[in-house]
Amino acid sequence: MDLGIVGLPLCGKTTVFNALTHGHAEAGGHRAGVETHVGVVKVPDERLTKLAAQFQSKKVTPAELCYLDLPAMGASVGRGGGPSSQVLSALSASDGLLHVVRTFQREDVPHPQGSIDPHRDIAAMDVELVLADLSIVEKRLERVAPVVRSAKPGEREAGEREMELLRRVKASLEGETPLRVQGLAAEEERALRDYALLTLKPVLLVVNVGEEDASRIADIESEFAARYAAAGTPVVAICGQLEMELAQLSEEEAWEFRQELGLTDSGVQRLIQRTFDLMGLITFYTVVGDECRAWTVPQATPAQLAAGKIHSDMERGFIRAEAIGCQEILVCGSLAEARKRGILRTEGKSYCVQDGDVLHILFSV
Ligand SMILES: Nc1nc2c(ncn2[C@@H]2O[C@H](COP(=O)(O)OP(=O)(O)OP(=O)(O)O)[C@@H](O)[C@H]2O)c(=O)[nH]1
Ligand SMILES: [Mg+2]
Repeated sequence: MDLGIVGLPLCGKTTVFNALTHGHAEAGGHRAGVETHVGVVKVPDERLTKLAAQFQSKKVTPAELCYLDLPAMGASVGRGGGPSSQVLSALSASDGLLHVVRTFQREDVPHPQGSIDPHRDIAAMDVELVLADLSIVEKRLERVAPVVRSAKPGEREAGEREMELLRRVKASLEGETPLRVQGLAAEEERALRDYALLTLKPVLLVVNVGEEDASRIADIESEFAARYAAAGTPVVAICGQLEMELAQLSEEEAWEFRQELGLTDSGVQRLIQRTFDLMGLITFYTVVGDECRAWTVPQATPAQLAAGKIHSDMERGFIRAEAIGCQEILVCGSLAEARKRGILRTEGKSYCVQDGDVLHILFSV
């Protein structure tokens, strides 16, 4: 699962990326504006820790999310406007976007527009993404039109339907409406999937708050959430700079530091949790040999597909899954005991895996 971090210049993208990945990518401006940083984040997971302790697992493998820190987008970048093709292709390949917006004040980091105005910046960034999509849609229309004109009757209908959809999408983009709020039908979204349009991707707004506002972070988050609820955009507010510094400390030190600052939780953990919510992800677990492992899949994933996440052979030769909720197995102590008590469920290939399931896949190839 790849998440692209986007935003206007100097809004704190690299800082947020470092906070998430415990990384040391150079903040303070992308050199030459072309560097992309890729970081894999191991998802903190209390249930996995408890399961591993219960099963005395030697190897504990958390679920992972991949974040990409990209050069800034926006005409103010000074590269003739619009994102580079490198940024565009990285964004197209992303499953979702984190849109970082700046509210922190710092005189030594002047805002390219000369003032701090997050709502102006959010609108400007939305326009950038809309323009990128408009260019994709216009190119596609140019390519499809002559093919449809010269197609035989009977073969023409599908092309005409595609053109009608593209024209409608184009009109919406020209009105600066992101496609995710256009209310497209599921089959229309499916038809557009191959174009990897940016404004169809789920977006999480990440409000990057200054240290001086650390104790007001919950209120700031609520204010933004209320304002962007109508657009269906979820929001998370974090102190990027503080979280980056905290990510370099031990857990105990970070906890003490947070309390001194009036922060009631880890902004990074909240950000990761919101990424899960944004992408509609759930976690299931396997305990095999001495390894206890967490896996992420989209909600409503059938057991056979989930098994394929572990190994393609398991998907191909899927027979059935034994399943039990994480809390239940913690009470029982082992799969064998759960089986004895008759609470280990037997599920078929179309069973929708539930968040927190511990699965044992039976397969034959
Ligand atoms: N005080 C404060 N400074 C921040 C915060 N976030 C970022 N900065 C500073 O702002 C500057 C830019 O931060 P970056 O993380 O490099 O921003 P960016 O969006 O990656 O910048 P580009 O990649 O050049 O567009 C750096 O000097 C950071 O230290 C914050 O939450 N508080
Ligand atoms: Mg950067």
